[in-house]
Amino acid sequence: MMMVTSKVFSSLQFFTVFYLFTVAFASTEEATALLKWKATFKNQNNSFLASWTTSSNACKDWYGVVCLNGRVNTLNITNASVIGTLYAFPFSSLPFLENLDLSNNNISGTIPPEIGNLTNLVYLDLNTNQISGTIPPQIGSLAKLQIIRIFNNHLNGFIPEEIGYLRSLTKLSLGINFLSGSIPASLGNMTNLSFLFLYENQLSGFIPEEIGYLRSLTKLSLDINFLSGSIPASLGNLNNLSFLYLYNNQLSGSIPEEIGYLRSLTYLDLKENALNGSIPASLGNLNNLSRLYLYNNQLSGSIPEEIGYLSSLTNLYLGNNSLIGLIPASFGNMRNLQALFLNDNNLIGEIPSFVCNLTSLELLYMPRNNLKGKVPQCLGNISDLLVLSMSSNSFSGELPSSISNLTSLKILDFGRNNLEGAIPQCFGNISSLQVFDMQNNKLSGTLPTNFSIGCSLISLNLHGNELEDEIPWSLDNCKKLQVLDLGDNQLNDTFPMWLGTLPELRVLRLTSNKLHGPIRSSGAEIMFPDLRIIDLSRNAFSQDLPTSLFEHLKGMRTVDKTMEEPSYEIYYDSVVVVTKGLELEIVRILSLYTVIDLSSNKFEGHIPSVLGDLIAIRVLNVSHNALQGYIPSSLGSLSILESLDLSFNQLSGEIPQQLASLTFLEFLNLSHNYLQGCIPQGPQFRTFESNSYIGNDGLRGYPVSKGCGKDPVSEKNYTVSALEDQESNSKFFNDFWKAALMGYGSGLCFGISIIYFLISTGNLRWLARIIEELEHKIIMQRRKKQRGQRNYRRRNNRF
Ligand SMILES: *[C@@H]1O[C@H](CO)[C@@H](O)[C@H](O)[C@H]1NC(C)=O
Ligand SMILES: *[C@@H]1O[C@H](CO)[C@@H](O)[C@H](O)[C@H]1NC(C)=O
Ligand SMILES: *[C@@H]1O[C@H](CO)[C@@H](O)[C@H](O)[C@H]1NC(C)=O
Ligand SMILES: *[C@@H]1O[C@H](CO)[C@@H](O)[C@H](O)[C@H]1NC(C)=O
Ligand SMILES: *[C@@H]1O[C@H](CO)[C@@H](O)[C@H](O)[C@H]1NC(C)=O
Ligand SMILES: *[C@@H]1O[C@H](CO)[C@@H](O)[C@H](O)[C@H]1NC(C)=O
Ligand SMILES: *[C@@H]1O[C@H](CO)[C@@H](O)[C@H](O)[C@H]1NC(C)=O
Ligand SMILES: *[C@@H]1O[C@H](CO)[C@@H](O)[C@H](O)[C@H]1NC(C)=O
Ligand SMILES: *[C@@H]1O[C@H](CO)[C@@H](O)[C@H](O)[C@H]1NC(C)=O
Ligand SMILES: *[C@@H]1O[C@H](CO)[C@@H](O)[C@H](O)[C@H]1NC(C)=O
Ligand SMILES: *[C@@H]1O[C@H](CO)[C@@H](O)[C@H](O)[C@H]1NC(C)=O
Ligand SMILES: CC(=O)N[C@H]1CO[C@H](CO)[C@@H](O)[C@@H]1O
Repeated sequence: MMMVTSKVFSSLQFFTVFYLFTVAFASTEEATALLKWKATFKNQNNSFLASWTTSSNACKDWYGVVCLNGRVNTLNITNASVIGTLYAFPFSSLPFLENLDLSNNNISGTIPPEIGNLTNLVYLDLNTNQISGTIPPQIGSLAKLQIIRIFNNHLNGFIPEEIGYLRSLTKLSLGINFLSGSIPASLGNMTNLSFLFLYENQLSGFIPEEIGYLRSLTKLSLDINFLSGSIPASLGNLNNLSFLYLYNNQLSGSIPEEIGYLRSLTYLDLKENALNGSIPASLGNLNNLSRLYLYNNQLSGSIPEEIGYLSSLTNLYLGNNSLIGLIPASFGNMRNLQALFLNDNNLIGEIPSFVCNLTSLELLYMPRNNLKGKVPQCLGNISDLLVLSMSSNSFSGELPSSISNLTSLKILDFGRNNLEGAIPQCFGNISSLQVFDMQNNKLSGTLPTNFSIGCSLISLNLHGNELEDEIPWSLDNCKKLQVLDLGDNQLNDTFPMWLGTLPELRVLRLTSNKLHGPIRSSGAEIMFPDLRIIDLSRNAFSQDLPTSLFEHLKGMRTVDKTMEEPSYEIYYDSVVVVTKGLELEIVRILSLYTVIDLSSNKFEGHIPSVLGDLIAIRVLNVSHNALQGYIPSSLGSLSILESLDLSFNQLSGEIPQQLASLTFLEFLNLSHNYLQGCIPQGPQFRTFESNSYIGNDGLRGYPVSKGCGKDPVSEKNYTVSALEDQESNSKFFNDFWKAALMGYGSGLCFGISIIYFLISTGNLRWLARIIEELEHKIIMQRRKKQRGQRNYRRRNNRF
């Protein structure tokens, strides 16, 4: 008995001793190796790894180290401010390592092929570092690997075929890198794979049919690459797939009917490709689908009735395709629908009244279709509606007063339709409304007079209607108003000087009305402090030009290119769909641009020299008035002036020599005045032709005549200036598109027309150039921006 007990004891003791010895031994070797690696870090003072010392026990004391049976099993130093490389990482000294998490550090350089020595590795996470180079094929020998996360690095080159050997892999996440080449077909061997994320790389070629063998896939994200060809029908085998992201590639062909077999799908995102053909009716089977994004493709045919069976759908985006026909009646079933985007198609018919059954709807967006008929009263029942945009259709009849019951409504846009009748008074009471756009309809009667205190309006555009009477004083309650466009109506009033108290008003457009009388200052200390565009043209304003007004206008006194961004979070998403046209961008032009247009009125007297203080003006037009006296030389201070029109007045004297220094001037019209003397000569003036001066009998010199003593400036000087000019122009483009993109980002869609600029500046050439430039940059920038957003979303939600 004694003997036995003692034997048991001693073997236990022996085991303990052996065990302790093993611990001490293994740890020492592994610890030493890890310390060697740490010694290569750039930031030796890293406080996270302060516990990694020769005198401490790696298994017990080291930050991020977990041992099993005395061997390092897990090394997890995520987000530990490591700045270093993997070159000295002890791949050969950690044979029992199963979990390696070095994510969210600053590890650069390449992944050494020795990574293949970590034969027991199960979990490899290097995400969000600065790792570059190719993925070594040796990774294919890590037979136990289940999870690889190397997203958000700088990996490039092909994905090695060998990755396909990793039969145990469940998650492969290589998104946000620079991987190129095609997706290896060998991935089809990884039958346990549940997540495959290769988004935001530079992958090209076809999507291999073999992806369809990955029966365990639940999430497949290949978006934002350069993949081409059609979507393989084999994807229809992926019974467990719940997220399918293929957007922003170059996929063509039609959407395979087989996608409709994916009964587990909750997100289907195929937007921004070149898909054609019709939307397969089979998609109507996807009864778990909550988001369906097919916008920005070339889909044609009518919308299948079956789409309306998707009763779980919350977001349906079919915009920017070539869809025709009616909106199917079945849409009335989608009770969970929050966002319906059908914009930029060729849909016909009326707004079906069943739309009003969609009581969860927040965004109803159908601009630029061929919809007609009356706007249904029942829209007023969709009480959560935030955005109601139906612009550029052919709606007729009156605006239903029920809309004023929509107390959450932020954007109401029925611009460019054929609506008639009065604007219901109660519209002034929608206190949530930020954008109210009814431009280019046939609305008559008066404006609502009851804009209430706390009015949220930022943009009010009623341009191009038949509105009469006065500009309502209650607009004074809309302290956030930035854009007021009441142009091209029948308004009969005097100048609304009282609007000058609105602190953010940037654009005031009252052109083509029956406004009249002198423009007199109210004597207020601050007037129109942020105004950048004032267009009073084609009215009957009389007497002197408003000198006292010019003495204010603080916004035109400094050339300010920084633009604060209005935030329309809600509208944000929609904009991704919208911005094919330039409407949106134009808003930013409006803010960036600085214009005074007082043309075609009855102004008389002199041009006040104080105008020269408004140095941010780019367009000045006082033509077609009865102005007299000299052109003030102070106009030569308007150093960024691009367009100057003083034509059809009774101006006399000489053209001030100072104007010759306006190097940005691209358009000049001084015709039909009584100007005399020599035309100033300068590089920019060289470019104007004689029609800039006709109707002034007393003008001499280039280009009207010779004989002003001086020859025109030499060609050499002209060439140099032209180059400089080009340079400054491209700088302007830069600021210009930056600002435009801000508008894009914030999702503002005022819809103020570009045509205004075409007309008001009279200079189509440079504008066309800008727009071309802008369009290109917007496309590039959109991709970039979306990447950014997605990074953010993914980092926060999907991993
Ligand atoms: C570590 O050293 C760097 C300079 O090498 C210094 O900028 C940084 O503040 C230091 N960090 C800590 C935590 O001491
Ligand atoms: C590493 O640690 C972080 C938190 O400190 C944890 O979220 C992450 O899952 C760990 N990684 C592994 C592989 O255990
Ligand atoms: C990393 O740590 C910082 C604080 O040191 C924290 O703000 C940040 O959220 C962490 N990031 C991740 C991805 O855990
Ligand atoms: C990573 O570290 C390098 C070298 O210290 C440094 O230049 C770089 O800015 C760091 N990058 C990030 C994203 O922290
Ligand atoms: C695949 O997953 C199943 C279930 O988790 C598991 O039994 C099997 O071993 C895995 N296959 C491989 C090759 O790891
Ligand atoms: C693995 O993938 C390759 C390439 O698709 C294929 O040739 C091979 O037959 C596959 N192996 C197995 C076992 O499926
Ligand atoms: C699909 O999902 C079900 C339920 O989660 C699961 O039982 C099944 O094994 C999965 N199928 C595959 C092929 O992974
Ligand atoms: C709309 O709702 C009404 C009442 O809830 C119902 O009678 C009607 O059938 C619905 N229409 C459609 C198309 O779903
Ligand atoms: C607004 O809604 C109320 C009931 O919620 C209704 O009585 C009223 O008629 C509606 N107003 C309009 C203009 O439709
Ligand atoms: C403007 O209104 C006044 C009185 O309300 C009227 O006498 C005048 O004729 C109107 N002007 C125009 C141009 O219609
Ligand atoms: C170019 O113009 C400047 C003044 O603008 C003048 O001083 C210079 O002489 C001119 N050069 C030539 C080569 O004409
Ligand atoms: C022990 C061991 O497997 N060593 C290997 C580590 O990785 C390098 C590079 O792949 C190989 O050459 C070694 O054989």
